[in-house]
Amino acid sequence: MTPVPPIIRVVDSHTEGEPTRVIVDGWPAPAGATMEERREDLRRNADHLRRAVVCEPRGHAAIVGALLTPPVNADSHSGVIFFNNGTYLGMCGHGLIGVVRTLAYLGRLTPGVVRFDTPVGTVSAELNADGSVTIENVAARCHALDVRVEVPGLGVVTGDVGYGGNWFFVTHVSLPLTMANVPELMRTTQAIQDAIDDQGVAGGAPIDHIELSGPAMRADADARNFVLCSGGEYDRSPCGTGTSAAMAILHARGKLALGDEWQQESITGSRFTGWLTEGPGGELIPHIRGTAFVTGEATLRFDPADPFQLGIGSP
Ligand code: PYC
Repeated sequence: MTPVPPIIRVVDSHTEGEPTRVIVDGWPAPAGATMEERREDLRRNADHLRRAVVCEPRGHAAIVGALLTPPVNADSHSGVIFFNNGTYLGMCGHGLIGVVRTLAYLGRLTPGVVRFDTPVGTVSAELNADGSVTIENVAARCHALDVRVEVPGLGVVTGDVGYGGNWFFVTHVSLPLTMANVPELMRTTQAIQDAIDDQGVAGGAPIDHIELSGPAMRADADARNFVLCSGGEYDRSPCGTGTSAAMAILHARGKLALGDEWQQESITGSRFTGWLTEGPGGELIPHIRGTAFVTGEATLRFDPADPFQLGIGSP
């Protein structure tokens, strides 16, 4: 088990409303030659640090942590492993935008396009002159259309399954996607996730995010979403990997051409601009532009005498 360090230094930011906590010092480097191996090492040996850093009393359920590691590819700036209040992610779009703003804030960002290794592949990002960040994600794909799930209390819910660095079930409900409805949207999406977990839909695709899509409320957006994340909390941003998966599904339905911009509004009213290009092997490459702001810097302390040294509810 990875020893608990006395202190860990973090920089906090939010990207279009969704928080990211970048670990900048103090967390022992995970073992492994690949980013997948390093994520597995964290899962097996350092899960107590994940909880201690992002969960209460130092954090809260919506925070996504980002652990920087040495790169695995010679031309990458760093490796990055994202995690939340419950588990580890493949990629995280809002999180990568937060990482780039954080590195720029710390004076650690090299100019131009910067590459990062993640457990699901290498991605790249660039800080734009206006302070926004454009990321190029791993390839996205539409996995299955019109998938039916029997959801207790809701009946049959039909949605599409897509991958954008994490796995998404994308559907529509009659409930308006407003902040006032968040408790009901949480219950609805959690019921859909539970039913998917029970029924193993779409060939057992490891779906762990539920995305509701509805009409935009902003005049400058194409659609609004509500995304339930893998830790059971909702995304305050339009969700970078969710927007990637949604664009691949729209493309499969003939509703989004390569190169056309897709303006994705979030439940909080913030927005990502996305578009798809074709990769060298014909794969769909999602691009997402959004803005992050640094909100704080902290030295987290882990006093062995503290009954909540590793977070509330820790085993
Ligand atoms: O932006 O990809 C994203 C994301 C995933 C979970 C929370 N945000």
